[in-house]
Amino acid sequence: MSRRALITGITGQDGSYLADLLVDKGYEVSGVVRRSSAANLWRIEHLLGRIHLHPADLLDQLSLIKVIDEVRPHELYNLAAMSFVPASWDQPMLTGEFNAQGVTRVLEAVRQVDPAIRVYQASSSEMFGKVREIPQTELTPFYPRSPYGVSKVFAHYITVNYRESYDLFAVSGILFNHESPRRGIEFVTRKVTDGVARIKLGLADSVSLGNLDAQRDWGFAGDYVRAMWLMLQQERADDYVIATGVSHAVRDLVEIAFGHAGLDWKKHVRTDPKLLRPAEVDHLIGDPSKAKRQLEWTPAVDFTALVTMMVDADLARLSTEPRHIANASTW
Ligand code: NAP
Ligand code: F7E
Repeated sequence: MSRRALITGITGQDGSYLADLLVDKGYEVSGVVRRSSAANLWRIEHLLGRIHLHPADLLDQLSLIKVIDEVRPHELYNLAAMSFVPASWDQPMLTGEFNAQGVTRVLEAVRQVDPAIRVYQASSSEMFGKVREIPQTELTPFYPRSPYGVSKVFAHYITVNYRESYDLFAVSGILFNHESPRRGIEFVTRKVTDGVARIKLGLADSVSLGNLDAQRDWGFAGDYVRAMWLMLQQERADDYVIATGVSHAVRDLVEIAFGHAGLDWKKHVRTDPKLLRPAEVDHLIGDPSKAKRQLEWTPAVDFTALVTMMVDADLARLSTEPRHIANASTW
């Protein structure tokens, strides 16, 4: 009998890569989708017919209980969230409802339907914010710098609390930034690689960015979903930092992406103060030694390979897609 997995956030970047991984491993994969007036299944289109989709929403407790009861998963991956940091200042309460109370709803639904279900919670390096030590480990204290970061700290600790209070097998992966050709267009990596492709193809002349000095530990989403799965295969539930251990500035990202397309970034990148954040996370760099040691996890794709993969994918997409589609990123 194949194992059953339920993924919330299956229409997102990570949900789609995780669904690929689990289908390949022979799982029966189900995903939660929320109602939308327009189809947003582009990241999982290639999987339709091989996965099951169920309507539910993190805001609606009964819908979560219903889907978990119907699917009866062995493993539940809670990836659904409002994941774009700047939007969390515009909608701090909704961010809390999705990312903080939404997680409580998922855990409570698991507890009520079947406490044997193993749960993965998508924690984030944004919890480290104004960092207390370098590099950041599982023991580094949190200092979030946005409503998003604050909501993820709540989610992290409610997961720990359900593990300790009810003996749920509930783990948190503290994942540092991870990207791919399926990344949302408003995040800086994809905004840059999409911008490079547009400029190269003569569809645009420039791209506007905010803080070029911010540094992140960027990895490839395909590598990071493997770590999520590994966490749920362990004997004991625990939390892990997932990162490459190498950081780069946004400026490095820009240099590599434009350079790969044979362009001089200084001629095309504008800086716009409106894109600066009310409180910035200046420098994140993770220490993945625990994951390497206990999960035997190592990332396969380095930063340059990641950025060039994304530029190539955007060039290929924009060379074939209708060109009237405007750059969706106004952030
Ligand atoms: P993403 O591409 O923005 O996907 C988010 C997913 O959540 C989408 O499927 C979205 O559905 C769904 N969702 C949002 N609100 C929902 C609600 N109320 N009910 C049900 N579904 C809802 O994010 P991602 O990059 O894949 O990230 C996955 C998770 O990891 C998130 O929790 C994120 O905060 C966390 N995380 C991400 C990173 C990273 O670098 N990517 C790092 C650390 C942690 P729609 O398609 O309907 O919008
Ligand atoms: O910003 C700077 C910006 O929006 C990265 C989410 O997946 O990872 C992600 O959060 C950096 C920031 O990602 C622009 O100021 C400069 O310092 O790509 P981002 P993020 O905020 O780090 C964490 C781990 C998550 O958990 C989140 O869900 O880039 N930056 N100029 C810019 N950022 C954007 N978006 N747009 C710019 O024009």
